[in-house]
Amino acid sequence: MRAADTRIPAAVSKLAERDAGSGPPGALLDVIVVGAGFAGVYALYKFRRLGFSVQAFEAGGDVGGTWYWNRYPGCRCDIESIYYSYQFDDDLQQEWEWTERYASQPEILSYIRHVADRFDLRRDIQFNTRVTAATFQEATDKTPSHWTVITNDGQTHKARFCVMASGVLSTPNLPDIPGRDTFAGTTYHTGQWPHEEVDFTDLKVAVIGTGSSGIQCIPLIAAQARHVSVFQRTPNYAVPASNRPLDPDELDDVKSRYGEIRAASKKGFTALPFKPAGRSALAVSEQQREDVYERWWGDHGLAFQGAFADLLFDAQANRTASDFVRRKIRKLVDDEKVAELLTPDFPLGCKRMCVDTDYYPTYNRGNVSLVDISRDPIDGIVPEGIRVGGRVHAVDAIVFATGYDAITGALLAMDLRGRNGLTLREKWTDGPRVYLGLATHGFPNLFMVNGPGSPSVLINMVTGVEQHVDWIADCLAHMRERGLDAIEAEAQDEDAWAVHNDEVAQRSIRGDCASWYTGANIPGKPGGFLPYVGGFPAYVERCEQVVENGYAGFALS
Ligand code: NA7
Repeated sequence: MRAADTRIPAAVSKLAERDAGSGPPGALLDVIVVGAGFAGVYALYKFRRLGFSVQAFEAGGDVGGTWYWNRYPGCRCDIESIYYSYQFDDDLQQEWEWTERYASQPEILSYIRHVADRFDLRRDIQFNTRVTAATFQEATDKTPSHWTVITNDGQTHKARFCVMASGVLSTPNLPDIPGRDTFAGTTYHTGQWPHEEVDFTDLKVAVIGTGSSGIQCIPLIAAQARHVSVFQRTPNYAVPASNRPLDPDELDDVKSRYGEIRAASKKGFTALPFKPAGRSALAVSEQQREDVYERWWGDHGLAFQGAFADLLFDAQANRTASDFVRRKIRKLVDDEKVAELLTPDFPLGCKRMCVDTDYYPTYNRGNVSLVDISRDPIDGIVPEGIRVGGRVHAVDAIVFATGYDAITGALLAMDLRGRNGLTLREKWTDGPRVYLGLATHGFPNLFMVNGPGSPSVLINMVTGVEQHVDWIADCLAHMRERGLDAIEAEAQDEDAWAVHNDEVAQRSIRGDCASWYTGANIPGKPGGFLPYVGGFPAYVERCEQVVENGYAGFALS
């Protein structure tokens, strides 16, 4: 990989002289960062840079978060690499050489490892360490307000602020299917893939789930295994990734205009620089619409759902795009019955759209079969395989591509206790309430990166992460300058934000589907649209207004 030769050790020592670092062990730190994925890595860099003492804890054995755990065949980002990368340091974005239009998981992992090395971040990250609990401690005469944080090695740590960078797709959903533990073969979850290579040669493999992970891994597993049985509960829309190697000249051109590209991206609804081909899919002729869809299908990947500005907001407009993809599926899949089963009946983009390489043609292979479990769910797992409608599908391995307890899962997996011992789980019984997706009332000095109510998964997440961390860092600097002890979201403001987000979600077709956006994939999870649907620019404007108005909606003391 070209990217491997680009480290600049000189930059490390230069930065290190200016760092605050984590200070002596056991000391009251300024900040504890939970997680070292894209969010945690940048948070550590940023807080240290501002002179705060900071320590990060990471459950994995290295940096990367989602990109550390997801190592399944075909795992790749569906946002183009030139956008899905940090912009906080121009030298970094100039020196890194992306090799493909859409970076593979190994390349993204190399990138984030490079960032950790380049800025000497590892010395303040404790790996293989999971935060299990955190409790808010009120200020006393002797100590300021702070959090005590417990890690799974039994250690207690203290910091004035806690920043949860624990990830939005980091808590795997392993369905509780009867007999799961009796299976005689090997089971895998796409989100917890082994580090060593998995060889499916000569094996009969079951893949459960046809979301993004299933759609990415099925073609590669099918190319290797003796037979693949795909267990599909709901078909999904997939548009071609049109991945290709990045030409060095093309990359140089991007680098020469990076400032401009990043500025344009920030104005984009999804923090990407794509402009719709038109305001409404209904305002152009059928032929013009078809031409646009054909062009965007051929080259735009995920941005296809933004080909017209109203596709995610107007059911009739959406139907034109949904029908276009449905026709494509019928053309790509030879067997009519299989094509029918693969064709979604809900609006495109309502569940998260997928981006694929060879997904639909994979069903034309002789060694792939589709098992429809939409009406007859899996009855159970037995030692030989998976039983549906009384029939056992004998397999040697099962791949669970069954997704995540998204957005709130990692936060609720920790025993977080705010003022008066209130637990986050109690507070969020009816669903999360988070002001701007950043902070929740009753939990002073605790911030979330990409929390519920932030644009998070609906935008380019790296740009979102940088915006969030910058906002939090500015806030901490503001408090330091004024000698303030605590910051807490006001209850009425977080309620108003939740109401606003519900209203925006109702205007979008996205609120209409049972999806992980609404928690519907996890039995018993309260409903409500989790990410902020109003777009990146509106969100940023709101965050900036809050600051301009003296942190309106927050109580500072
Ligand atoms: P997703 O998108 O949540 O997909 C999970 C898939 O697993 C989906 O097809 C589910 O069907 C299926 N599923 C979940 N539970 C079951 C059970 N119990 N039985 C059968 N099928 C089940 O997760 P991914 O990992 O693919 O993608 C997550 C995100 O990562 C993705 O959107 C990108 O942002 C990156 P369902 O649709 O619920 O009927």
